[in-house]
Amino acid sequence: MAYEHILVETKGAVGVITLNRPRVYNALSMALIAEVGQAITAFERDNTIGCLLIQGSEKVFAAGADIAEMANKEYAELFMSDFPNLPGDGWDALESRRKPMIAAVSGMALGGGCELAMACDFILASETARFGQPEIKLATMPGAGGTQRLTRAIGKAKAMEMCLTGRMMDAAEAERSGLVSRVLSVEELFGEALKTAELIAAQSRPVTLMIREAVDQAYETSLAAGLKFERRAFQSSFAFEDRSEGMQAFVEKRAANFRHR
Ligand code: CO8
Repeated sequence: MAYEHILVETKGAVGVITLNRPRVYNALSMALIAEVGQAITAFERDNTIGCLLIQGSEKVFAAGADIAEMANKEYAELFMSDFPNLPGDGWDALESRRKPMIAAVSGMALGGGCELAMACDFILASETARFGQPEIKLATMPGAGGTQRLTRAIGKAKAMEMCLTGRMMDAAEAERSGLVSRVLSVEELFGEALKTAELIAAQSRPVTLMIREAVDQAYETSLAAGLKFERRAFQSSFAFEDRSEGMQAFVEKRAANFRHR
């Protein structure tokens, strides 16, 4: 598969997607979104891949949807294609994937860029990372999860302020507020993100998928229903042969040899 707006690499069991439109701050054109969707779908189908990683450059993650491309769009067109989804691929591939996906953010992640990072399972940031939902300055609003995921991640007060004013949050504030899991130096970020993805890919895949589903339940349901979901999932992990291998290896003081990686 040839990609024009992203770089796609396989590094061991990690599928790496690098946004690559440096001239326009990695603006997320429809073609780029389609390519990200296609790359995710290909990695989902590839049994050798256990974790995905999406990143920009040291300078920028992504400055949002491509404003020049969006400027003349009409409502009917957006509605029919269900933008930012695109029939067959696009944003829904990101939302519906089952494999874990990390975002490594250095520089700005604005608008759709912030939403793309938040649609991943967690964000690792460099000290130069900045997050924002500046759509209001264009007289539009977040359209790919910004009002929902930002609010869940950092709470109503900060999310409301950011969406209503376009104020950006720096890496330190993002870490304090729970938007990112860790802040690293620019030099460390991409290496550490890859190492983290490799660590996840080395675990037993079925239980990795199950843990993702269970954590995501915390966003979707009541505490009682979430706890019940977790308990049933925990119990059913005992049906995996990797679970008995994992525990047996611990007891025998040796490395586990999981069948499903
Ligand atoms: N779209 C298109 N082109 C862009 C974008 C963008 N989002 N951001 C930057 N560029 C281009 C500029 O037009 C400029 O191009 P050129 O050299 O041809 O003039 C080049 O990148 C460099 O930009 P600047 O000269 O502006 O560089 P600065 O360092 O002065 O500023 C900023 C960098 C702060 C990133 C600034 O460019 C900016 O504010 N960009 C727009 C940010 C924004 O408003 N983002 C939200 C977009 S709307 C959105 O995301 C809606 C989400 C809905 C769902 C989306 C799903 C993908």
